[in-house]
Amino acid sequence: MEHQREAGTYLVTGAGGQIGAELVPALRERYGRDRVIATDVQDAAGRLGQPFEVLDATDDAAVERVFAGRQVGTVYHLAALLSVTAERKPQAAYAVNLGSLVAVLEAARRSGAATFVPSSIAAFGPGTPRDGAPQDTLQRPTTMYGVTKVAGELLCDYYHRKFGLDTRGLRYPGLISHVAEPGGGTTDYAVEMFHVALRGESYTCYLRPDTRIDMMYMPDAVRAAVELMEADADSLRHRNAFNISAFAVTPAELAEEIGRVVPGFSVRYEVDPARQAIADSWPRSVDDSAARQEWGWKPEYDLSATVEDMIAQLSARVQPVGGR
Ligand code: VAH
Repeated sequence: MEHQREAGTYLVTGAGGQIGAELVPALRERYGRDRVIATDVQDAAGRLGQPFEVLDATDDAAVERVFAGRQVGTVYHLAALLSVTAERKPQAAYAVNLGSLVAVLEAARRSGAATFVPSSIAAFGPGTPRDGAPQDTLQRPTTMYGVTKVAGELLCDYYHRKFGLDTRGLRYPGLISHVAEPGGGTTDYAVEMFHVALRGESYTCYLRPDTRIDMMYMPDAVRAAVELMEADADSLRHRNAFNISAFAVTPAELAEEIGRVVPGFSVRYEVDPARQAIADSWPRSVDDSAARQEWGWKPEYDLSATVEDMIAQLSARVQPVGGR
């Protein structure tokens, strides 16, 4: 399988989303553009560049065709509906998140492709220790997104044990990125704040100011996925999925840190009970010692480094309303 992965191509599903927008360029930089095929259910070729294919990851025949046609050696399966969308459309979220996962796992089983599937801190529920949630602990999420993430973790471990498939995953925290707008996530506020602040406007936050959630800057999240997939398989005691963390932050703390760089930035709070309930069901932080011990995980961006780079990157693109 190792040889197959080195010789094969890299397939990314859901590449047009928040993670894919930065993972695809990073993979092309590392392995060569022509070896990294970006796919998405919508045509994102303009944003992601070639090679690109439109692919509905829930269509198992189409997934099989792409795997066979492209000699896939490694797949990063990102296609999914996030927590807020999943609560609004739970049946669709089940169909997309798990239907696409089974289609990809089956194609990967037949081709021997190594398989990366992101999980989330949403895979934990109210019964999980809320601070420093352990790697191995109770997982009874109360959201459909969380249900699909736990089921996904169990399916990936099953395909490894039963079929010898090289499946690996990460329980991502909230992700902050300047490249792609997030969509449908409970943690989207952490990206929206930057755009609103740079437009010179005041932000209305839908979570309570003291809602603490683990977050990570996207460059760290992308590097973690690549480092995990390149790790020596013999060093992995866990596979699906590793807790990883960078910093835990509240909306009030994030607003204060942004305000240090964008003077006058202000936030008011209008709590959305539905999104607050999702956030309150998650741990406030996780213990990522297993990832550090088994494959050398170490974040490079803390809160202030994240804010500094986000502002630097976005300032060139986001102008105050009415010009400077
Ligand atoms: C969401 N960004 O908000 C995702 C993530 C931990 C949060 O899974 O749904």
